[in-house]
Amino acid sequence: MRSLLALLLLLASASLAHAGTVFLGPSPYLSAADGPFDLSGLGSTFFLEDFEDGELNTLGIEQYGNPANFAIVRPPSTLTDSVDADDGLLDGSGRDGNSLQVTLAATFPPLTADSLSLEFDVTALGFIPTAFGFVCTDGTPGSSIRMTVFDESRNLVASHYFGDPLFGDLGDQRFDGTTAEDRFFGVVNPDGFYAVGITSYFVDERQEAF
Ligand SMILES: [Ca+2]
Ligand SMILES: [Ca+2]
Ligand SMILES: [Ca+2]
Repeated sequence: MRSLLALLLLLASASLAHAGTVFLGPSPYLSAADGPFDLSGLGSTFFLEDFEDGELNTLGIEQYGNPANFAIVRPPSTLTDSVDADDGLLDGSGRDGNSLQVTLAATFPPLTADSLSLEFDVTALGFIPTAFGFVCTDGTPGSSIRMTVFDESRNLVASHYFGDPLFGDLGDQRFDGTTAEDRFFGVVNPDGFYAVGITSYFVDERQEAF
């Protein structure tokens, strides 16, 4: 079973003319230049976490929930699947970068789910995020991703499935750091949000064996 979901996180304050929640992607992503957000505010109104220092420590973002289920940063290895350009070479491989590995959080046989919960510290940021994105760099074939967005009281604001909820079309057969299938996913909401959830669903291979 494959339970790796590697991510690159982007957090932004965006001024948006349209109302409501809009989900973005999936779209190919090999470097930060491939994202849909304006990079000019990097370090002030836009923060990018690529895990290359070995930690999830970008200002204003942290995991919440049960620490036993927290994702960990995987250093360079044959199983690491970073965004391609993070290791300095656009060469079709993310093995020499760092990526976030999401741990198995729940099972709904025959589906299995990996989950990541992130909350934003609006005091540290100085603004309420209105745009957020991540890059999924690895997934089991036939997987799908559900993204959820929450307000200050953790009430659900919006949710969206990327790929079919039961028979998704994300992921591929390669689990060795290739980057051609890496995809960006995002959300924008002019009212802002305080937390997001990312859940990757895939068919449990143990169940398929029956
Ligand atoms: Ca590379
Ligand atoms: Ca990386
Ligand atoms: Ca990949």
